Amino acid sequence: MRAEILRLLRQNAGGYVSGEDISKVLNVSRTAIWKHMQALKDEGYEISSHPRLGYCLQTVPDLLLPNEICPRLTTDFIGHSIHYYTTVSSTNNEAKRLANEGCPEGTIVLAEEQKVGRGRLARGWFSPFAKGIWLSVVLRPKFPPQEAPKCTLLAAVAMARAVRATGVNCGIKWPNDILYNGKKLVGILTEMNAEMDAINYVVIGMGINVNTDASEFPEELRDIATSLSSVLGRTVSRTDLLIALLHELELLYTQAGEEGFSPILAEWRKLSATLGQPVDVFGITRCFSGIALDIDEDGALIVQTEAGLEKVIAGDVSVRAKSQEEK
Ligand code: BT5
Repeated sequence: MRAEILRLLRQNAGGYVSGEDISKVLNVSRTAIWKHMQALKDEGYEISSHPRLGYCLQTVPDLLLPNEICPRLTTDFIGHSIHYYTTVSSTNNEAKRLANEGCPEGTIVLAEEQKVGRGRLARGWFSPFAKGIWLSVVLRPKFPPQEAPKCTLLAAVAMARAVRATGVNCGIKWPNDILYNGKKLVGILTEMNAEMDAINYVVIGMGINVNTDASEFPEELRDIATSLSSVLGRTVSRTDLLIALLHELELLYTQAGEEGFSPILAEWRKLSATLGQPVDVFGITRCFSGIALDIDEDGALIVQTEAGLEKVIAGDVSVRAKSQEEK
């Protein structure tokens, strides 16, 4: 009902719509409309009312409100169910809870702020109020559990496309970062629940630093993190970016189901900031150095070391500045 009221107010942008007209079109009492207007004001919409003229939408809050997102979605299923929070512990935790309860594929969880935003391996993720997109998407892919890491690659390509459309020429660092000039703009955390031979669900968590000012990052992140607004020197609409991202994500996910992962891997390679670079690999059990050569069909990183080829399935990679000989 609130989305419908907003649609009517928007149709008359800058003008008034009478309570009587709204109540006729939506077939609800004027008291009910008054209550919805109060609720919208509580959400941060600025709506002026006039005893004779009715209601006029003045400003929309800078929040990722479902009422702002739903009417503009271009997807068939991703984002059609939105769970929106002002504050949450972690959108991934919430998405996993919903997925365990059987929520539909494509359900998304959004928060203005995360109190315990998570990276991989119990690391933290800085998620300040209304500055970024803190998003989790529930998918139920048909492919086998060992192929789940491909979801991270797919999400990274979708993210890179959406970020590049804002004008930021970002690259992907294996396995889960979107970087600009070596600084992290986006982190992706994919979590899975599966049986031996089938995936129950995958939750893709994405954190995008959109409008965080450089000075707002905690001291320890200042040299390694950046935001779209810092790069572009202007504020970026989080709603526009989110809608573009969900669109790209669904496009690639559908493509992966129909054609397999090859085209996505090919695009990942083109967008990669890791391939061809000298890297230090911090694996689960050991560390080594080499040149990042490629990613294989499963999304593992292939590194050329002095001892031969190494396949890295999980871990961290840092790109080293090239030494004189390597140059
Ligand atoms: C990641 O882990 O990069 C995955 C981050 C995923 C965050 C999203 S937000 C929505 C969803 N809900 C969650 O709770 N999480 C997901 P990793 O590669 O382990 O990197 C973590 C490291 O990045 C930290 O140890 C910090 O060094 C750094 N970091 C933390 N916050 C950051 C930020 N806002 N921007 C850039 N770097 C950050």
